[in-house]
Amino acid sequence: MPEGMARDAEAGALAGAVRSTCPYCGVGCGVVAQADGRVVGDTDHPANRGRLCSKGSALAETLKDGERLTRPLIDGRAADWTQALDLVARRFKATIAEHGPDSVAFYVSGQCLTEDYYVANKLMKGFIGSGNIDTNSRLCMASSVAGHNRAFGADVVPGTYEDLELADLVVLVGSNSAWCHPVLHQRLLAARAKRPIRIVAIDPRRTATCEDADLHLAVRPGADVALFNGLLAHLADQDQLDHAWMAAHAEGFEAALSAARQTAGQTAALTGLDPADLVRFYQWFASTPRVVTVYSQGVNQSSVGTDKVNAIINCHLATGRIGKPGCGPFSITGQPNAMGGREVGGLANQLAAHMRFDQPEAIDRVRRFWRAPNLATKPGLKAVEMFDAVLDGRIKALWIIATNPADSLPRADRVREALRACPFVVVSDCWPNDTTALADVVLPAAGWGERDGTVTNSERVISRQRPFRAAPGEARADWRVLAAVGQRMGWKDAFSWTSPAAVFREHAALSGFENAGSRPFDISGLAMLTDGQYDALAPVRWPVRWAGDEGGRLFGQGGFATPNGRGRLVPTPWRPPAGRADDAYPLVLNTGRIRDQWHTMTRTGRVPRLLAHTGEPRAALSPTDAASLGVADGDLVRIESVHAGTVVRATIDAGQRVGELFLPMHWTDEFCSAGPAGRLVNAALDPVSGQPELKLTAVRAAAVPVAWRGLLLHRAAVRPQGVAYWSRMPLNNGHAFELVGSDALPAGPALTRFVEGLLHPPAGAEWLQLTDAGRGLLRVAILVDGRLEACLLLAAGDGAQLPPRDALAALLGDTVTDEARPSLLSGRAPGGLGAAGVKSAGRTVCACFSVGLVTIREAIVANRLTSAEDIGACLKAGTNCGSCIPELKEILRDVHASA
Ligand SMILES: Nc1nc2c(c(=O)[nH]1)N[C@H]1C(S)=C(S)[C@@H](COP(=O)(O)OP(=O)(O)OC[C@H]3O[C@@H](n4cnc5c(=O)[nH]c(N)nc54)[C@H](O)[C@@H]3O)O[C@H]1N2
Ligand SMILES: Nc1nc2c(c(=O)[nH]1)N[C@H]1C(S)=C(S)[C@@H](COP(=O)(O)OP(=O)(O)OC[C@H]3O[C@@H](n4cnc5c(=O)[nH]c(N)nc54)[C@H](O)[C@@H]3O)O[C@H]1N2
Ligand code: SF4
Ligand SMILES: [Mo]
Repeated sequence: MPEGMARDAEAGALAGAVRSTCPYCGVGCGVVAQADGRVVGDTDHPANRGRLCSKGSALAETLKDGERLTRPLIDGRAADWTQALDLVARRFKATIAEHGPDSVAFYVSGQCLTEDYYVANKLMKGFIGSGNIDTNSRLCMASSVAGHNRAFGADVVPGTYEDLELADLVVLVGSNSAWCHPVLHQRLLAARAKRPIRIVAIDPRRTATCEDADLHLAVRPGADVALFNGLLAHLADQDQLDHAWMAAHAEGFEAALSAARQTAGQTAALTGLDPADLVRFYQWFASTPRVVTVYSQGVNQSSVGTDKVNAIINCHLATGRIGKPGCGPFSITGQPNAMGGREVGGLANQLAAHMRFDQPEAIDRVRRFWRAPNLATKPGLKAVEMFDAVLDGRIKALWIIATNPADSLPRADRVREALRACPFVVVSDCWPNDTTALADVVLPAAGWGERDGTVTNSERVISRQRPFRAAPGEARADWRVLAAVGQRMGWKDAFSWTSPAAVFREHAALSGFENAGSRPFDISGLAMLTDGQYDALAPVRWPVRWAGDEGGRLFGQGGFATPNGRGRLVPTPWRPPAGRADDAYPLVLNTGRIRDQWHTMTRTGRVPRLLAHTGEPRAALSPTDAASLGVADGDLVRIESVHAGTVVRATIDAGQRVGELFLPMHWTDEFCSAGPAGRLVNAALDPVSGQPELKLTAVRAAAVPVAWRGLLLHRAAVRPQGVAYWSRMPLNNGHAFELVGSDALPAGPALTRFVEGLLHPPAGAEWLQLTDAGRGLLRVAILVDGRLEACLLLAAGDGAQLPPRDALAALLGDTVTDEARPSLLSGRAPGGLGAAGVKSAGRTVCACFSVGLVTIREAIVANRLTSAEDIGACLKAGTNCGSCIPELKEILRDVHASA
């Protein structure tokens, strides 16, 4: 049993069970890993009180060792840890000796634990002596960090989740919280069920979140600054400011207001919004003392992202609506430990423990605390620039930890080129992915359920991730690997911790070192935890300045971390975003998330039921654009930017603004021929934060002809060749592929080559094949030792002749009897094989209970259901995480309308 599994506190109540924290989003829900193998919500955790979303509910299903990285790899060959660690230390040392400390870099992640992050930052900034450590939080939270620093003097989220429940108006800006922060979203809806809370959603698309809103403002992409400048001007004109609070606690109002001045007509023109809707929103904001403005990637991932953040914060400072119950600007973080990374200084422009490079006394303080020989004295390169430096040879050794930049960075092809060009690339990950494929050294990491440490969520609550299973093979915790390399590079004492608790104590002590109230991030009250207390640590909100202290809301009574203690309103004059359509690229591409997938799918892409709701990366486009392109739902469309082109299937979505496409960020080359959306995406940077504009890229689109469609079922995760489009979904016993072809099916020997390219049949496999050129049908089954290895069904035209997949998929891997063979090619469920009578439940709507569309529609009719609650009572759908409730309502409307 790994250390930390036994908790002294509630050991009795939790016999055999381990409390931990969900590894996905920044809501930071508590989970309990039970002895029976289930992972359930922790009813004692303050973030979720037992609730989990679809992804959290499926965590137990991700704990399969099968495809994990289990041994270090050097040039693709298995090696032992000693060889790998020696090599990494030697190559980094040699590169530094020859080219200086800035010739090496670390690119880390908000999915690292605080302890991993602390060790990485100490090694790079304190001992190697370069600022070149940056994190994928650059793609995620950097604009919020910069906005917080400008307004508050420190990177602080002032409020708590409870504020959303206490507010009378919640404004969601660029946040699809129904899908991306589902448990927090459900908390808000539960509070609204008890008393009126108005919700305004500001998003160019009509998302699931907008379905829950009282007002949806479909803002023109990138125009949020104009929207909030208009609000500030409105508040001033209507005399709705809190002058007394500003006089005591803020500065910069006049300059901010003069930069925000614009006419109502200008606001409407810039934002593309109906003036009446704008006035409605402005009046609600002005007349509601308790307002929380929640914002996420629609704000941050923009070339004007930092100004968006400050335009929002300005309105809160001008009305004194901050740090009080039910009030405040609220940046919700994406990753489970985006906050922890910011706390340790994981961003290239932060030093450590919220101290910055522009404070000479801070540099000196950190140098003394670490006894650091070569402390970095200037910021390093930010993510996008870091990979530019790798490409042009300034960086010659790179270590990537817990992130997949070959897919998730903008201009992904260029990032891959950089990785190929780099003399030495180390990647620490749990699974093989598009980045490990380009590494010289791959280090197998202990993952969630195995690793041991802390994370901080969006409301500053520090929680433990605890191990409850052994890491597969030789996988190791990242902090241990980093510390081992630090020691091998010659810094024995500085990297000599023997437990995560010891790392955490040092981090906590640094936060309090010569602090004396000058830095809000102070957890020195946790610096004396014993190993046992660390193991038993209950969720605690910072600041924690002394043992037993616990942070609450900040800045309600001023006390900002600026030199004079005042919060700053920052002028945010209107500036159009960099990404915009032109004659050659007349559309714009927006990218983001879907409900049941997490990032580049290394974990969620292996769980069949999480691909049942959305199984492919479809491009959403408005009916108007679809008509002008001549594309029907499910057809192929080619999308091109100046950087790259891709072919995906289209979804026609009336919630898309005309001229705008949306593509999910999740699919990679492992899952789909289209590869990552990041290939197309523009790398325009916000000038203050360096965050790339992932939400806005000029593109053009064209219909791609469809000659045939197909279904491939395969035991192996092959990559089909010679098709216009494929995408793969995992099954319990193999994989299902959607295929679409643009060219007519070949004939003769070319047909065999074509089938081989799709199926990659193992040597010695037995083939069954049926071709009906007249009907445009091709069916192939492949058996290995009498078992069904793969099954291919193609049909010309719209694919109407393809059989339902569920019955056939059930046979994959099974022995096929002689009588059953013909049915493989007929595509009908064979009798006598146990699959007959498998009825399709339709596309999954509720992922928590695997309830399909057909089942729901039938139940509505049969039982005369009239509400989402009725459906829940009948089928359980929507009763766990609630994320599918907007869709249940839509289905109800549709069924009743067609009845
Ligand atoms: N299911 C799921 N949940 C996740 C994640 C996941 O991968 N899957 N990832 C986590 C992470 S790391 C993050 S950062 C969060 C992100 O959480 P969100 O920010 O909520 O997610 P996104 O889908 O990236 O973007 C949110 C919305 O911004 C809108 N948007 C685009 N441009 C603009 C604009 O100019 N103005 C405005 N107002 N809106 C705009 C998009 O249309 C989109 O609906 O989600 C976290 N939670
Ligand atoms: N086009 C587009 N691109 C985007 C975005 C977008 O909205 N649009 N959003 C951006 C945002 S907000 C984010 S946060 C990023 C996310 O992008 P990435 O960070 O690249 O996404 P992940 O797939 O979460 O990658 C995490 C990797 O860490 C591995 N891993 C998990 N746990 C551990 C561990 O304990 N140790 C180690 N060593 N490895 C581990 C996983 O297997 C996975 O390969 O994507 C960004 N890119
Ligand atoms: S909302 Fe879902 S993904 Fe986010 S922490 Fe909670 S259970 Fe995990
Ligand atoms: Mo993120």
